[in-house]
Order: sequence, then structure tokens, then C-alpha cells
Amino acid sequence: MNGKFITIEGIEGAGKSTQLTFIKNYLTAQGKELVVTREPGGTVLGEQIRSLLLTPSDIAMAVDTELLLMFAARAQHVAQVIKPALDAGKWVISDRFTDATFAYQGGGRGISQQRIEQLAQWTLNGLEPDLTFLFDLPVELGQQRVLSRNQGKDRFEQEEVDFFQKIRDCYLQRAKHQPSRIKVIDSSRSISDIEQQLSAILDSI
Ligand code: Z5A
Repeated sequence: MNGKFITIEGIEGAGKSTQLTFIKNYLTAQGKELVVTREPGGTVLGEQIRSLLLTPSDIAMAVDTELLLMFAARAQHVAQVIKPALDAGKWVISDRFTDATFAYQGGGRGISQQRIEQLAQWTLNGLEPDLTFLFDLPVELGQQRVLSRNQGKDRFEQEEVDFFQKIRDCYLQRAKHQPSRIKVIDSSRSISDIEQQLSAILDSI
């Protein structure tokens, strides 16, 4: 039997890492065999590409370069980690996947959704998450939460509020068009409220 593929999405500071731990513990307690991974990254090669993508640099990265690097990392991730795990009946939880490309490189950078769709068809061969949690909150609240962590900003985190607003809008638009797969979670609520909502959804799949 094939395993399930769950992805976690949202703007920065939405609480993905926080809730990833909850989801992992919840499913492990049910005896599911899990692979927990992330994008960009998830493989040795993918983590090297992640470093190229996230490290701030004086050299401006062309938007198409950014898009192709995301898909290069993803092609390796799917071939080496995601597909073999699902074929072996394991559950895969990925912190971000292709919805992030539609939101960040599409909504944020302005690349057409059609162009991204072409790359998705080429590299994914029909692979789609069974369930996606979209952690949603106002951009300013997400930024406040990230600031309170007191870490340096990566290349994306250096962008302005307007960039993240476009990303949030694009994510919500995708959720509106695919409501059975993409579940919107109101991340401005308390961690325990969110956990209750997540467990109810996880129990239903
Ligand atoms: N990217 C892209 O452009 N295209 C793509 O295709 C892909 C990715 C796959 C790396 O992502 C970057 O890659 C990302 C998009 C781009 N850039 N950005 N921005 P990442 O996922 O590694 O990085 P991130 O989005 O910046 O994650 P993050 O900042 O770590 O956010 P988070 O994981 O969602 O938040 P958190 O660490 O769980 O929570 C933030 C703080 O809030 C923390 O102190 C928590 O304790 C607190 N928190 C969490 N939930 C709550 C609630 N409910 N109440 C109060 N406080 C809370």
C-alpha cells in the first residue's frame, strides 16, 4: 500500500516548523512510518542548492535561475527521497513543496503560473501531495514572530512586506481552487487550538 504525502506551507513565521514537530509526533504515536524532509533541500545535493538560494549575496540572482534551482533541488528530492519512501508505504511530510514555488516565484517574483506548471509537469510526473496544510496569518504578524527569534535574515527574508503579501494572496488563491487538498489553518490562533484542528484533519485522512 502506498503511503501518504503531506506538505506544509505558509509565509515566513507562520509556524510551519513548530507544527511540523506536532504532526510528526502525532503520526508516529499512531504507528506510521514517517520520512520528514524539507524544500529546498532534503538531499545532500538539494541542501547545497538550498545554500545557493538562501545565502544573501551581492550578485543578483535572475528570477529564472531561482525558479530552475528550486526545481533542480526538487527533482533530486523526488527521485532520491519522496518517491522511494511512498513506494515503500511510508508517509512523507515535507516542509514546503511545489505550492511554495507557485506562491514565491509565481506570486512573489511574478513568473507566470503556466510556466511553473510546465516545469512541475516535467519534473514531478503527476506527483502531488495528498494533503497540504497552509498556515496562514497576516504578513506583519509572521514577521514579528521571526524577528523575535533574533537570527540573521536569509535572501528571501530580506524582501519587503509587499513581496510576502503577494505570496500570501497566491497561497490563499490556490487553497480556494483546491479546497479538498489544501487546508487553511489560521495561524494567528494559539498553538494548542491549531494542534486540535490539525489532529482532526489528520484523523480524517
Ligand atoms: N522557497 C521558495 O521561494 N520557493 C520554493 O519552491 C520553496 C521555498 C520550496 C526557505 O524556507 C525559503 O525558501 C522560504 C521560501 C523559499 N523563504 N522565506 N521566507 P523555510 O521554510 O526554510 O523558511 P521560512 O519560511 O523562513 O520558515 P520560518 O521562518 O522558520 O517560519 P516557520 O517555520 O513557519 O515558523 P516557526 O519557526 O515555526 O515559528 C516562528 C516563531 O513563531 C517561533 O518563535 C514560534 O515559537 C512562534 N510561533 C509559532 N506558532 C505560533 C503561534 N500559534 N502563536 C504564537 N507564536 C507562534
